[in-house]
Amino acid sequence: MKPVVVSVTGAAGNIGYALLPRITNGDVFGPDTPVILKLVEIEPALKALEGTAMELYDCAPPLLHDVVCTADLEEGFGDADAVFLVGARPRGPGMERADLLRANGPIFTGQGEAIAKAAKKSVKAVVVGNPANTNCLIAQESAAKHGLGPEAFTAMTRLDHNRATSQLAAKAGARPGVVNNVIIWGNHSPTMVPDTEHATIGCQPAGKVIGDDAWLQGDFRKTVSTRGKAIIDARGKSSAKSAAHAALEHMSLWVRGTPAGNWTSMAVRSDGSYGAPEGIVTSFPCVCSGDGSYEIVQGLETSAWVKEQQQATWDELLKEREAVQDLL
Ligand code: NAX
Repeated sequence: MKPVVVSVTGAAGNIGYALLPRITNGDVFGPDTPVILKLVEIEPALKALEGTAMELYDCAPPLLHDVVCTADLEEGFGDADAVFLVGARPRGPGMERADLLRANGPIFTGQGEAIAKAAKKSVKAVVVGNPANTNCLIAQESAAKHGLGPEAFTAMTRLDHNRATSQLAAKAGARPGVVNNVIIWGNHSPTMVPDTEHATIGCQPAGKVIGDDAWLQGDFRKTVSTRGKAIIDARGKSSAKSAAHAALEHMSLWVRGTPAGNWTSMAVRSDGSYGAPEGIVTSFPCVCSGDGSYEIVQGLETSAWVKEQQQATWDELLKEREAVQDLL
């Protein structure tokens, strides 16, 4: 079978370390598809990247066709079928979210352009690096100037979706595998809205099984939306295994399709569905057809409480867009 080309930026980092062996294990394109990995890093991290690639070789991954390590964007995205945009500057001491946006925005201008110029026209790129939604918007705008449409770029909220699924399961004393159709609306930030109003636990409505609206609107929401910080406080490092796992699921569902009757949460370009402002990148419930396309699930009823929370997270995304207007 012809190998697929998968590019990963920030490949020498925390998440990259957990992500690469699973890509070469077939977790995105399946167990029969060979993979050419193109690993993109900034110059100072190329030595560390070499070490990461050496370790990967030492796993003797049966699907690994070739590895390219580079700081050159067009080489790194050349002919790519799938791209994981993980690399970004971490938030330093005293940095506000707006400072992070200003620091990371230009990275995504360059990467959006290079992907449009060098990757396959059918490329799928998931933005993981934070602030993921607005970085994704920047990449979309930049790529559009070079002929690649915004549907090629989505941002990851699958980790938040998984966190919500697991918290519900734990509260119900059930396995995460029997929980379906939670929704994350909005931004990958503490304003995100984990919505359980359409979720099921073992085919029963989640709200009925849990029977505690105060918990769903209070502790549940807080735990999900601040989980990243709780992991850092406990582990001394940010989420890596769970972030890599979510990125793989996001891409695999996009490439191979969501199961019948199920959706996933993906941050995509808003078309105004559910009253979200058009032209921001915000998380919606989405279904993927398996031919590379996705659609926002339509027609779901939302309560007044969800609507109020949605407005707050969309307002934050509008402010983020305003802060990077000069890059769009
Ligand atoms: P690390 O700091 O361990 O690794 C980041 C890597 O990116 C480094 O190796 C660095 O050299 C590289 N890098 C920086 N600028 C680059 C550029 N312009 N081109 C290519 N590579 C570049 O961070 P890690 O823990 O791997 O996290 C990566 C990103 O994921 C961060 O922005 C983080 O905030 C974000 N996350 C997003 C999540 C989400 O749900 N959307 C959750 C997990 C994670 O926190």
